Order: sequence, then structure tokens, then C-alpha cells
Amino acid sequence: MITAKIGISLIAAPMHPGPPAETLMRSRLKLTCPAAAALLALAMALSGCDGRPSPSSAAGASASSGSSAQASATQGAPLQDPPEVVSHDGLLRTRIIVERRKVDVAGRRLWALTYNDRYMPPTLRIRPGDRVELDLVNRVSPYTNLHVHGLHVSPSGNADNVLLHVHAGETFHYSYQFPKTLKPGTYWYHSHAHPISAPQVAGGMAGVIVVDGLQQYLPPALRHLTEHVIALKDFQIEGDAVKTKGLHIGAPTNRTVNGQLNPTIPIRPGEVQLWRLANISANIYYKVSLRGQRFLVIGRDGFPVDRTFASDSLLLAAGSRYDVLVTGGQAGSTVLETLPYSTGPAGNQFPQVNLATVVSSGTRVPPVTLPSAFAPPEDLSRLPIAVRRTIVFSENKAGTQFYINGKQFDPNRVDIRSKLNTVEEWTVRNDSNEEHSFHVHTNHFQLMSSNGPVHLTLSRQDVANVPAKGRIVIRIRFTNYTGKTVFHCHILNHEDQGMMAIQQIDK
Ligand SMILES: [Cu+2]
Repeated sequence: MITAKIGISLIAAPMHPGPPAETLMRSRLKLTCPAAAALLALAMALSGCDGRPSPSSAAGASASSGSSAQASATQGAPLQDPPEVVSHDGLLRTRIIVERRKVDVAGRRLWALTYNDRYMPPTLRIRPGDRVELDLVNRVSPYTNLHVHGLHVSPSGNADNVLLHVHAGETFHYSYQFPKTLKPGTYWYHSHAHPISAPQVAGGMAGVIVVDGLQQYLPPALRHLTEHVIALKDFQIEGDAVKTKGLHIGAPTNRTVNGQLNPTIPIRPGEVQLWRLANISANIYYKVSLRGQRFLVIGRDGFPVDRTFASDSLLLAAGSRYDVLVTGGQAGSTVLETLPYSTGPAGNQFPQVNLATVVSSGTRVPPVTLPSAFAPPEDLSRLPIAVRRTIVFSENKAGTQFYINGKQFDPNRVDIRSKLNTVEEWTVRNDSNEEHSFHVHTNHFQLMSSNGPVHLTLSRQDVANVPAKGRIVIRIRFTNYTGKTVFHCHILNHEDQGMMAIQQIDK
């Protein structure tokens, strides 16, 4: 009961007219974060979250044996946005401690691989042009590292360098200087330690990054809207631990939103909210739908779209994000769900699962005209192409070894060399009988086609699904940063088993 009340106070913090939206939002966050954490701790203490198994956690044993077992003690609790660490005056200084700990995971006490003692770690909230100084303290063996997924920043040195390892017992200082041109939207951070990225991310090592500024493209009436992180994060259970070893992609799993099972999201009839849908799971896909309603897409993979578009459902291949506007329906409840989805004959069949319950109640909010034109268009399709390449994804018959252009990942080999400030066109061909989630570090790309024409938005993305036995064509421009970076399949089991390659960008 207390938890429910506090949950509501966390997500329904009212906005007041007055200061500019940006300032207001950041000051609200500044105030609510420490308070939220304290209230949460208090609520957990009062509600008896003392680490002993509760009667409902007996069901935990069956939780890995079917989607119906998603039921748990926490079901129906109000959605809690993760706590936030917010930059101030252009700087975010923070420390992330990586540790295997027994923590609350969707109402159960389970061993998990935690960032700062949480299964759902803090959201890092920054602005374009910010600097982030981050200490990664590793208490997990044998090693780990940190990737800031989707962010346009140097891949070298102690910035977004996924080729380095931070060994157990070490602290590594990451320093990121983000450009002023950084796109506002939703990103994420996670372990990129090869070949153990799937176990580490599945164990819990994944959180959200928000770059503020999407609101500048919204009509004034919406600049103070309520926003939620909807982090899609799943776990399988083995004994009293989140499973990390021998992960089977198609095995029954527990799909959480922000680490909660089927939380409740309150909204008022007619109210417009900004939801940051982020697939931060290690291996699985989501086809997200809000029953009876449509999403209005305003951003994809941290890149604001030039024209918004409405959709009944959105496919979130592993690693991808959508920023969407959602309008509260008539009083009553509806379901945020993931629809059944198959990644192909050699892939996986994911069942329908209810992710959250959206409850619309209270006074109706006057209608607002939603935007159609959004951010300034950025189009690569008319620029000269310096190089055309074909990138082939394939796998062995057993589906245990994965290849790019016939080779498995070798950190000491440069697979392709590109020139800074040029545009390339890549045809990514999938010779296997299952879909793969193509992801490039450092620079966003424009999707030109996917087995034929696509709904062309003049914006960019950093993940694209490649159809089984199909192909996509992308165009990509390399700007600002030289050095070694990578591209890979974001189904992390596949990446760990070889489906990654190195790109070197030279002046
Ligand atoms: Cu793959």
C-alpha cells in the first residue's frame, strides 16, 4: 500500500508553469532523485522487503518455466522510473560499482550482476556538449567494460572503447566529451566484454542513458509532459540467481519493465506522455503494442525523426529504442504487451506477454495537436558515396558459431578501413535462416531499404533488423572521431560467438 502511494508520487510529480521546460525538468529531477531513493528505501523497509523469501517467491521456481509464471508479488505496483544521475553545468561525475549481489529482482531476492547494487541501475541523464567522468569499479571476475550504446563519441582511449578490459579488482576511469551536436533521445549503457557480454547483460549489467532536448521539438503545450523510461529487461532464473550461464535465447523468460513485472502506468484521459521504449535485454526481441491505441514515434535509437509516424506496434530488435508519444484513452485500463514474434526457422519464437497495465483515470486533459513535422531532416541519400561494401552475416548449421564475412571476431584484426567525413553504402546480407540485429558503434546510419523499400524517415538509427535470408542497405557517414570501432549483431549470444568485426576510421 505504502509502496503504491510512493510509486505514484515518483511518477506523477506535477509540473508548474513558469521557468523554461528544460530548466524545470532538470530541477525537478534534481529534487526528486535523492528524495525518491530515500522514499523507496523507506517503502521497502515498511513493506517487509527484508531479503527473506516471501510466500509468492515460492512461485519463483516455476517462473522460468512459462510466461504464465510472470505473476509475482510486485505485479500491479506502480511503475517506478529508475533513479537518475543528472549532469550539472555540463558535467556528470559518477561512479558505477559492478558487483554480484543478492538484490530485489521483480519482488524476489536473487543473485544478480548489479551496477550500484541494483538490478535496474540508475538512468544517466545528460545534455549535448556535456562531459561525463565515470569510474567503473569492477568487483566481478574475470573482467568487464562499459559501452555507451548509440552515443556519438570517441571510440578510443578511455572513452567508448569496448576493446579494453577492466579486470576484477580494478577501477577504470572513463572520460567522455560529447559533441554539442549530440542527438537528444534514449540510449543505454552495458557491458561489452567479449565473449562474455551476454552473460553480463543478462545478469543485470544494463541501464538507460537519456540525452535531454527532445522537448524542444514538441508544441509548447507538451513541453512539460510526464515522461517514463520503459526499459525492457528480461531475466531467466537458476536456483536463487538470475541465470547467466548457458543462456538459451528461446527459453521462457521473465520480461520486466524497469525491473518490475507488469507494473501499472497511470495516465489521464487525453493526457500525452513521452515513453522511452528501450530493449536493453541481452538476446530477445520485443514487438510492443498498446492494445487499442497507437504509438506516435518521435525518435528512434536516440535520433529524433524528421516526421513523426503512428504505429500499432513497434519491433524492437535487440538493442533498439523508440521514443513515443502515448495518449491516455477513455477511463479504464489497457495492456502494454509484446506480441508473438518469430525470428525465423533457425531463430526463436517469442510468445505474447503482458508487460504493463495502463490505467487511465481522472479529469480529461484538453486535446493537443500532435506534431507531424519534427526535427530538421538529415538525409544521406543525395551525398556522394565513397565506398560500397557488402557485409555478410552467417552461422553454422548448429547455430552455435557466428560469422561476419566468413570470419569470427578477432580483436587484433582490422576488418574494414574507412575515411573520416566520407559516406559509405553497406549492403548487409543475411545468409542465415534467422534474423539478426545489426548494430554499428560511434556513427548512426540511415536505413535505405530492407528486402525492398522501407518507410524512409530522414533520420538515423544505430540498430536495424536484418531479415532471415534477406538484406538491408544502409548509408553511413563517419564524422568527428577516428580510431577503432566495431559493428556486430546485438543478439549478444551471437556477438559472443563471433558475430562482430572491427572498423578503423582514419583521417
Ligand atoms: Cu545475430
